[in-house]
Amino acid sequence: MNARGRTVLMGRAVAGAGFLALLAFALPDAAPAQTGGRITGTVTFVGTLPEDPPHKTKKDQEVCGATVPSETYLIGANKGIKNVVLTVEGPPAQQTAAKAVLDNNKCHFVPHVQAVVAGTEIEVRNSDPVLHNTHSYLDKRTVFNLALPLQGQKIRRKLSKPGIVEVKCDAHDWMRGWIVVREHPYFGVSEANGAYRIENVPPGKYKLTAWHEALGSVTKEVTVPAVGTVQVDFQLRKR
Ligand SMILES: [Cu+2]
Repeated sequence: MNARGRTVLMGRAVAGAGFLALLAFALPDAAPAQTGGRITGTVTFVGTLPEDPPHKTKKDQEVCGATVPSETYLIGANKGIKNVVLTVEGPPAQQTAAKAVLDNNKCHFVPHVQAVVAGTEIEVRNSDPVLHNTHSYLDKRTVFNLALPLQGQKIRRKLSKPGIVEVKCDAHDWMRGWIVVREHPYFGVSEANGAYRIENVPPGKYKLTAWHEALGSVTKEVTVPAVGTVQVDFQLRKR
């Protein structure tokens, strides 16, 4: 219940029975507090659809299969692009104690792309009965390098430094994943239809960047309202 509703309720209760008014006043607000605006939109692809053939596997085919689908260009019927990371540039940094998962599953990374706040602890898993060696890089420097010889194995690592972390597997050269580490929680990742949403952004003027692993980055200006939604759509094309 918002303050206005509470006042109305109180007014009615005072007209009827005084103790009801006190009761109504003591009730906590049911509606969640609005702490900022929302940015929504859609990321679509423009141009001729790029070829994106599956990767031919050269080993561990009993687990990986003969091919593993490429996940570089996940473009839907409406040309919506999945796995684009949208980030608000400028809000103050804040570390977190969040958790995330990166799974080696049927010889690809799940999820293929994810975005986390700096300070997040990521659990790297091996769901396959083969050796994976998950090796991640930030600006060509190793972030973590984990041998996972056993099915069911889990190793946790903290991601402290913001940036775009590329993940590879030293055992399977086709495996590729991305962990986008941001300074604050004001980001979103587009879904299969290209739609994204970023919640509770502090009101203000910002730059908003859309990043895709192969299509690069596009930046737009956005003014986020104190309450309500602003729509920002992006179009990405092959460079
Ligand atoms: Cu592997």
